[in-house]
Amino acid sequence: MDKISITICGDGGCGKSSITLRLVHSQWIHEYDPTIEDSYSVTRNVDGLPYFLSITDTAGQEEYRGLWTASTLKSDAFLLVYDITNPSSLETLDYFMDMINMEAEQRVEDNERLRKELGPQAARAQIGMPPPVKILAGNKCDLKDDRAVTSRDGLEYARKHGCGFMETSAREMVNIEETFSHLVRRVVEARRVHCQQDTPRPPQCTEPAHTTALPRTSVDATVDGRTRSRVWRFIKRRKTTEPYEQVQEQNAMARTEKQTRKHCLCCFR
Ligand SMILES: Nc1nc2c(ncn2[C@@H]2O[C@H](COP(=O)(O)OP(=O)(O)OP(=O)(O)O)[C@@H](O)[C@H]2O)c(=O)[nH]1
Ligand SMILES: [Mg+2]
Repeated sequence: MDKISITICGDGGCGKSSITLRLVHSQWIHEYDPTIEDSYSVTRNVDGLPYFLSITDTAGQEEYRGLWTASTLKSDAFLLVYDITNPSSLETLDYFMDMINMEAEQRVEDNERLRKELGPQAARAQIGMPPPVKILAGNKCDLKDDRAVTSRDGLEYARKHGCGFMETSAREMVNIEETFSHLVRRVVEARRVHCQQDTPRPPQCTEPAHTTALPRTSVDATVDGRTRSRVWRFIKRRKTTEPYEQVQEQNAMARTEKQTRKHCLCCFR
């Protein structure tokens, strides 16, 4: 069974433990008990395959925030949570994002060094780690009257930082399973792309082979090769000369608004 490590991070009180407990124990706890660090494991089937999820629920309170262990930073994926009723919880994510982006750069460097060290053998081995997957979750979306961060702002933030995006409610159990399934698919895809990078490509291959394996149901704000190629096809079809970024934004926003109208609980899939 494939193992996937996930770190959940974000400001104190945004609902990280509540999301985790919903997923792991189907449990809802109304009281707020700040976390220092807790670990959980759970198995889930995604697209017919079982995965062992090893989850680290981290501290959001400022005094404990820096206490991440090295293994926490080596996670396959990060779920970055904010509270839609508290705009500063979205700003707090900059701190975690910087840390994760530094880790991503470190992985690129480590992979490059390993590739050099292994020389020709590198072509036959899977080397190092793929970049960490990042998913942004706007939690407490059940508190509609207290909403202070719009879905559009959440999506914008996700897009800017190369994350997938969901709005969740641990209390009402909205998009909890979906968020983790989305995360698993993104990790599987990242591993696949990472493997392909280590394998010499056939000369006729001009477009990334992974474009067809896109999870059709997700709105990915990420600007990786996969999304790009989909948008480029869109541009070609419309025979438009609008810049790539502009078309991508229009495309994502149109879908977001359509989904928002359809489901008041804002599931961007
Ligand atoms: N209405 C509503 N309340 C929520 C939701 N998720 C969490 N809460 C409440 O928000 C408070 C904080 O939730 P926690 O899950 O403990 O927050 P946390 O992010 O783990 O906080 P730290 O461990 O300090 O980082 C609790 O009182 C929860 O009941 C949600 O989806 N909707
Ligand atoms: Mg907690």
